[in-house]
Amino acid sequence: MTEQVSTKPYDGPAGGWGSLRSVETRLLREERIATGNAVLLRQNKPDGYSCVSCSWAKPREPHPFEYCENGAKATAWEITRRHLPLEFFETHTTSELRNWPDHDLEAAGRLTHPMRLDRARDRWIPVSWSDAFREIGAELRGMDPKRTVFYASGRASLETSYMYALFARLYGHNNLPDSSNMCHESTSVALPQAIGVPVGTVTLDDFHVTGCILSFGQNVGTNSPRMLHPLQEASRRGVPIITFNPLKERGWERFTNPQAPMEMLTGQETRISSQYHQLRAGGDIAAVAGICKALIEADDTAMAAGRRPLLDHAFIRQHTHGFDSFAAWCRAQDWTELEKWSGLTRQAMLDTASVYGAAPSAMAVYGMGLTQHKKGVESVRMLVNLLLLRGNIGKPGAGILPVRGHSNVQGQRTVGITEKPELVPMDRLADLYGFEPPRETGMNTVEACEAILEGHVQAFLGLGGNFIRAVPETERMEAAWPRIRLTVQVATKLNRNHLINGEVAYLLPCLGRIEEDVQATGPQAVSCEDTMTSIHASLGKVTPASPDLLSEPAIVAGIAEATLPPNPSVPWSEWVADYARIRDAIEATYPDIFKDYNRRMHEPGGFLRPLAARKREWKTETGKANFLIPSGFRADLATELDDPDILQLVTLRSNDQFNTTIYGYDDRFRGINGTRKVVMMNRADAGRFGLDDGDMVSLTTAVEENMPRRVEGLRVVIYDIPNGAIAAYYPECNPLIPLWHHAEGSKVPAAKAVPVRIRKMSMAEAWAAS
Ligand SMILES: Nc1nc2c(c(=O)[nH]1)N[C@H]1C(S)=C(S)[C@@H](COP(=O)(O)OP(=O)(O)OC[C@H]3O[C@@H](n4cnc5c(=O)[nH]c(N)nc54)[C@H](O)[C@@H]3O)O[C@H]1N2
Ligand SMILES: Nc1nc2c(c(=O)[nH]1)N[C@H]1C(S)=C(S)[C@@H](COP(=O)(O)OP(=O)(O)OC[C@H]3O[C@@H](n4cnc5c(=O)[nH]c(N)nc54)[C@H](O)[C@@H]3O)O[C@H]1N2
Ligand SMILES: [Mo]
Repeated sequence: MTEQVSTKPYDGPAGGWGSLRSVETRLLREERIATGNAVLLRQNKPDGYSCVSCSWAKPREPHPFEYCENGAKATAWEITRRHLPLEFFETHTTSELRNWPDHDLEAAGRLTHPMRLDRARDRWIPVSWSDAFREIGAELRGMDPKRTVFYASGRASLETSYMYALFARLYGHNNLPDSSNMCHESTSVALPQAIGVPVGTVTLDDFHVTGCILSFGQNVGTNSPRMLHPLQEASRRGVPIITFNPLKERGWERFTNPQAPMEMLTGQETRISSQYHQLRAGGDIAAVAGICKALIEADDTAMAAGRRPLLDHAFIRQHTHGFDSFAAWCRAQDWTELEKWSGLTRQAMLDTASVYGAAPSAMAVYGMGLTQHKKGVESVRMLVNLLLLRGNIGKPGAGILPVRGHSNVQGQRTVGITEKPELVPMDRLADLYGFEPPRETGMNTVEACEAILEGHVQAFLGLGGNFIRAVPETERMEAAWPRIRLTVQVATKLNRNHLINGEVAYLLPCLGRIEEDVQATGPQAVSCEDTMTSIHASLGKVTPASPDLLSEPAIVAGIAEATLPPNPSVPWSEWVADYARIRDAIEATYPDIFKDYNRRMHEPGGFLRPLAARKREWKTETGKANFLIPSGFRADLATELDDPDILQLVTLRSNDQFNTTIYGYDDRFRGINGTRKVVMMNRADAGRFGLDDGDMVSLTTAVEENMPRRVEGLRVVIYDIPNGAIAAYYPECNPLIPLWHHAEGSKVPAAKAVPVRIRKMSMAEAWAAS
C-alpha cells in the first residue's frame, strides 16, 4: 500500500475530470504517455484493436475517442514499458514472490521469456520454446487425458480459442472450464430454458429506440463504462432508467462524459436513473415478482373494466408457454413477504410496474449481482418473465442484456470452449478432422477445483487468467495445487497462480492483443465476439514487449503438435502462418454463424451472430418462450440461516482493478482510497456489533466453522448498504467462499452472498495481521 488511506463519500459524477486524470496518471506510471494516447485512438475502431478490458459492444460509427477510463488503464497495463528480465527471476524465488501483493506482481511488468520451474532452486529459469513444447508434449502423452484440465480466461481470440478447444478434443477430453463458469454461466443456463438462446438479444441499435431500461446488479461506471454513452443518450431522450442495486453505484446515478469538452467545462452532469431501488442483496426474485404481480393485477382490473390491457396478450398467446400458472403464482404472492424478501416497499415495486407498464418497449440489463447467487439461474429467468409479460423480446428497443465480462468470453463459448459436449457440433468435428471426439461431459470450474482438491488432476493448462485467485476456497486450493503433476500457464503478466505450481511447471509469455502479431504471411488480425454477439476484427499495433514472445495461436499449436500424433487434416503450422485459414476452419465448423467470416469481420462494427429469439423463433423444448416460476424467495444461504449475527457478504470489484489484476488502491466512485482491505457496512449494523468507522475486523465463514475460512485486517467503512449486508473486494475475500456454495444449475460460485461472522480485532491483532 503506497497511498494514504482515506474514505469519504464521493460526490462527483461517474466519468468527469477524475476519469481523465486517471487515464493520464496510468499512462504516466507505465511510461507510455505519447504512445499511449496515440494507441488509444485506435481502440475499438474498424481497423484498430479491440479493447482488452470489458466486452461492451463496438459501435459501427465509433466516437474519435472510443475508449473509457478503465479501457485506457487496461491498455496502459498491457503496453507498459516495464518488462521482466530473466534476472528478475534469478533474484526472486517463487516463495518470496508469494508474499507480494497481487498489484505488485503484475505491476512488475510484462513477462518476456518462456520459463520452466526449477523446483530445487525455487526459481523460474529460462527454457527455449522448442524444449518447452517438447517437454510438455512428453508429459501430456503419458497422462490420462480425462485427468487433465484446459482452462481459458476469456480474453484469447476466437482463433486461439477454436484451436485450444480442438486440441482438448483431439487429445481426448471436454475438461474446458472457463471464466464464464464463475460469471455468466447462470445466463447460459437460464436463457436457453426461457427463450432458446444462450446469450443476450439486445443490440446497440436497440438503445437508440428503447422506451425503458431496467438494470439489475451491474456496476456500469466501473465495469462497462462505454455503456454510459448510450445510457446518457437514452436519459436525455427522457427514457426512464430504473436501477436495482443494494449499493448506490455512481454510474447508474449520474455521468459527465469525459470526452465531451462542453460537458467537462460546464460541469454538466446527466442524471442516469430515474428511479433507484436499493434492494436487499439476493432480493431480486422477490422484487421482480412484486413488479410482475403489480402489472398482472393492474391488467386484471383494466380488462374487467374494459380498459386497455397492460400486458401484451397477443404476444403471450402466440409466443409463450406457462403464462396462466405464472400469473396465478404472482397473484397468490403476499405483499408482506415480497417486501420482506426484496427489502423494498410495495410502493417501490408499484412505481416500477407503472413506468414499465407504460413503456412501448423495455430492455433489462444485468450483471454479477444476479448471476453469482445460489438462485442466480432463477433470477435471470425471473427477469425474462417480466420482459415476456409485455412482449419485450424480439422487437426494437427491447430485450435481455447480460453484460458479459472478459472481452471474448462469449466468443470462446461460441467456438467450442465448454465442458458441455452438447453445445459443440461433434459430428462435424469428427468429419472435418477424422477422429472420434469425446462425448462425455467434462469438468466445469467448480468440478475442476473439486478434482484438484481430491488429487485427481494430473495436468492444468491455463490459457490466461489467474485461476487460483479467481476461484473460491483459496486456502485449500493453494494447498492442493502442488499435487498436480504438470501446470502450464500462458500469460502476459506475473500473477499468484504462477507462484503456486505443479511438480513440473512452465510459464509461457504471449503477445497481448494490442501488439503486432507478424507470422509467415505477414501481420495477423484476430477476432472476438462482444456482449451483443457482434464479431469483429482486431489488429494489434504496438511493438511487442519482447522478441521472445509467441502469439497465443502459436503456443497452442506448439503444445498440440508436440502432444498429438500427426494428423494431416489439422494443419497447425499452416494455421499459425495465416490466421485466415483458422477462420476458414471455424467457418467450416459453424457455417451458420461464421458465413463469409474473413470478409465480414472487417466491416465497421463487425457482423452479428444470428439469434433465433431476436426473430421470435423459440428454440426451447416447448417451442415457445417459457414463463418459469421460481422455487421461492430465500435466495441464499445467508437468508436460509436466518440468524441476525450472520451477515451476508457481497464480494465485488473496485474501480481500480480488472478481476484479479489490481491497477491500484482507489475505488473513486465509492470514495475509498489507498486501500482494498475494507468492509463496507451500514451504521446500524456496525452499531449492533459494537463497531465504528475505521475499526479493524476479521471475517469468518458462518458455515462449517471448523474450516479455516478467514480474512483478517479489514477496516470498517460506514457505507450506504442495506441492513444485514456487507461488501468487500474480490479476490481478497475469496478464502471465505466455500466451493460448494454456488448457483443451482450453473455452479457459478455464489460470490454475492457469503454468510459470514464479523469480529473486532484488537490493536495488537490488527497490527500483526497487516
Ligand atoms: N474495469 C473493470 N471492468 C470489468 C471488470 C473489472 O474487474 N474491472 N471485470 C469484467 C468481468 S469478468 C465481469 S463479469 C464484469 C463484472 O461487472 P459487474 O457485473 O458490474 O460485477 P461486480 O463488480 O461484481 O458488481 C456487481 C454489482 O452487483 C451489485 N449486487 C450485488 N449483489 C446484488 C444483488 O443481490 N442484487 C442486485 N440487484 N445487485 C447486486 C453490486 O452492488 C455491484 O454493483 O465486468 C467486466 N469489466
Ligand atoms: N469472489 C469473487 N470471485 C470472483 C468474481 C467475483 O465477483 N467475486 N468474479 C468471477 C468472474 S466474473 C471472473 S470472469 C473470474 C476471472 O478469472 P480469470 O479470468 O481467471 O482472472 P483474470 O484476473 O481476468 O486474469 C488475469 C491474468 O490474465 C493474464 N492475461 C492478461 N491478458 C492476457 C492475454 O492477452 N493472454 C493471456 N494468455 N493471458 C493474459 C495475465 O497474466 C493476468 O494476470 O473471477 C471470478 N471470481
Ligand atoms: Mo466475469
